[in-house]
Amino acid sequence: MTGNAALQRWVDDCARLTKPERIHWCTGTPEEYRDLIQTMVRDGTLIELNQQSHPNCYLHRSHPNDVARTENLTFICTTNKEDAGPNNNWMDPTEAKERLTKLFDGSMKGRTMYVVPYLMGPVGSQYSRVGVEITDSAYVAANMYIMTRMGEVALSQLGASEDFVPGLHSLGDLSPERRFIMHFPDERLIWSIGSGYGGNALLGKKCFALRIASSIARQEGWMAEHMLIIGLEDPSGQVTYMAAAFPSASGKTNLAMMVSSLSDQGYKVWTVGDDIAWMHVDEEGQLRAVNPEAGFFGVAPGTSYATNPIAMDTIRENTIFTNVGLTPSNEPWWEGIGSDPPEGLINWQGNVWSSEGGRAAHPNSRFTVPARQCPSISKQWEDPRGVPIAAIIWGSRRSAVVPLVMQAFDWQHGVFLGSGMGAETTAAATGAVGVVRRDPMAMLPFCGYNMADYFQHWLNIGKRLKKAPLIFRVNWFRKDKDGKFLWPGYGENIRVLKWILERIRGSGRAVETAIGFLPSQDAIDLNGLELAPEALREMLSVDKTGWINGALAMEDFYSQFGERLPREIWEEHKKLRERLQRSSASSTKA
Ligand code: SAT
Ligand code: MN
Repeated sequence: MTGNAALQRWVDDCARLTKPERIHWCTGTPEEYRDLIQTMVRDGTLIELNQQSHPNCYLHRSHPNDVARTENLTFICTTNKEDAGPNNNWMDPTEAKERLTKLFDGSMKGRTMYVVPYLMGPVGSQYSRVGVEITDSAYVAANMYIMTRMGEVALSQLGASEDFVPGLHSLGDLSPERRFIMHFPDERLIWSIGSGYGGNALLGKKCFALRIASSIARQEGWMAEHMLIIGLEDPSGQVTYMAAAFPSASGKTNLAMMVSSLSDQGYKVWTVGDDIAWMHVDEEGQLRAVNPEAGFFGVAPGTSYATNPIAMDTIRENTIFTNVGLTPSNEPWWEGIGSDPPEGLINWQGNVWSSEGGRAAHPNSRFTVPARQCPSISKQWEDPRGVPIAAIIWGSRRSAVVPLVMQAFDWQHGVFLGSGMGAETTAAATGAVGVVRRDPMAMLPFCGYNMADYFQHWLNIGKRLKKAPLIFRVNWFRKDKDGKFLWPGYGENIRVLKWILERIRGSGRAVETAIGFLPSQDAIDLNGLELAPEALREMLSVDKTGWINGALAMEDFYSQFGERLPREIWEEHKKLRERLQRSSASSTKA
């Protein structure tokens, strides 16, 4: 029960439709979380992990057909199809409601309906927003407790206001035939049925904080982006903040928690967020970012003391693991954890693992953990004003063509670079892995409206900025002809961040090329790193043919948007092609 009439009315309506056995209003206390966990341990939804080595840690195994986001079942339901754009699946809102009403009818029979009020963004921030998720999954409620500021804190921010984003979620029967993730941006409403997994079911994350929020942000003049936020501390102790967009499962959490290999020089990375940034232009024309989330929902495989020690220390306690392997001593295990698979290992589906039997952990297995227990969490991570952003970074997996790092000539060129970004697909969504697709600003699966309008919005924001952040493109994933990574990545990426910082300060050395400013051969600090000079040369060269082909692929992608695509994007595309044609051996100092 709540004193908020609009909220009460919506909850009553949902209960009438879904017919739960009981209704539980989540208050967000630690006791309530413990009860949720214990209920799930009793009914087998969670397995208690070794409480000596992993206090308050649990394992969840999802249905084997429900292990990743399902982009083909995710819809934007605007009245006009064109408003959703070619980048989204679209369904007429009336039809969507009719179809889903049938599926929701009685879907919670015999189950508990959890009402989960939550706050996205720091407490007391003018940038924070309230959502309320109704769900019949205790697992979802527990994950929302970690990932958001849940319960009373959200209700008190809401007060009597009707300004909350309602999200109705039911596991349904978990059948992919009856699975839909529906967004109604005109009403700021979410309906999701048939999946209990991550971005399909934790409605505060991709559904609200990106798809619905991006649409709200466009109307209100701010930005909801698929970006990590870090603070880079220099030897003098000054911290410079950067936001970086990478597609899902491309190392955002690793970059956000990086242990700098230049720590002896005094360079250190602080974590503000690992997945989503809400960014506003403040009164001074400065771009400021808050992390709307309160936890991390990170990819487990590949996480180890060698690759991400901060994450390993973060997930020692109070963590929910999903779809990882289980050792005989009840500890979580995954490929790339840094130890051999122990005798008697159980795979993510609950069967004894053998070396012929595939992977022990699902490639998209995850950990859910509170951000506040991350050793590198920034002192500013809950600053209600957000942090000032000095650089924006685009990144994705590209085994070829895209250099280690480059800088856009200006904001408009930077927006163009983001808009045409190619990315190899990962296991975070169902479908083929490793296929190059256009994933503008890493937002292709998350932009709640027509991406042509989204590019225009980016251009418009640029005009309001007094000192626009510099825009960069990075690629840690370039491979040599034998398929080996050319760049060591992880903590060594600090060397690239250091160059970015130098560029912000006007000191970093660069050459002007057809595609942007590239670091001069001696501009990246390689102190203490063994790297073949040819490798660096290859990573910092312009693959002219590759870029010409890339420009052709962009042309196909942009053409889908017809007249709606901003003229500035075509202008930049044309300029790129002309520069590539002109570029022979000549390059000038920047
Ligand atoms: O499943 S989530 O969308 O929450 C994670 C991701 O794909 O980035
Ligand atoms: Mn993500």
